[in-house]
Amino acid sequence: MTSTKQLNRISKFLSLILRHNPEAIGIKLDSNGWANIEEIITKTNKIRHNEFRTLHSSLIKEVVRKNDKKRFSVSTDEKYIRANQGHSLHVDLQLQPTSPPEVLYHGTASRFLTSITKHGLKPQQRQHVHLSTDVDAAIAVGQRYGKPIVLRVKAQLMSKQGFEFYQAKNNVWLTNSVPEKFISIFSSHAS
Ligand code: HQG
Repeated sequence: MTSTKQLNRISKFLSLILRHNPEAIGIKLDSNGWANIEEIITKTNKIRHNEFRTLHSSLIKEVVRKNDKKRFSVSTDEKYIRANQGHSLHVDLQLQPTSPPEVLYHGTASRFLTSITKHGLKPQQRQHVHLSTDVDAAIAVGQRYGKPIVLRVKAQLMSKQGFEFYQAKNNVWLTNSVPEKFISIFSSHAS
């Protein structure tokens, strides 16, 4: 059985190439974000000194299956893989606009609050602003950047006013931006 540590390392590596930098191993994604699994394996295993010399398709499928946030999908013919969300690259995930719940949460670091209060939530380096239905998930996201703070977004009101929302395959909610007037502080957590 593959260790959790090894699966996490592969998950991080797949996130890098499927969301941000496929050129790192000399592959291209198609316009919908899919990459050929055999090509990932061949090109990764060719790179000298890489830590995944033993990468093979059953290992990739294990990562997809066991991933805590269901970050990846495999195509029905099992030849292609893509990230479900989190892209900085412009890919079309072919998501349909969906009516969101009344409230969604966004976890961030307290040091970003002044800027968010002024400019609203922006996608920054990514394609979308990422939101969740789950406060604990939002805390975990915010913690990556410092002292976490959870913001409450009036998603349904935004939707009624014409802002589009999409639900990624792993249930993360995506939108293009969130103006300040729809945001309030839900909670801050001392870390
Ligand atoms: C902040 C991970 C200043 C924003 C997570 C965030 C998520 C602003 C940071 C997914 C701002 C961007 C995305 C403004 C937004 N001024 N700061 N106007 N607007 N920010 O990593 O949402 O685990 O690009 O609050 O779980 O943290 O990798 O976005 O703190 O689902 O699968 O700018 O990535 O998924 O940071 O995370 P990020 P995020 P994985």
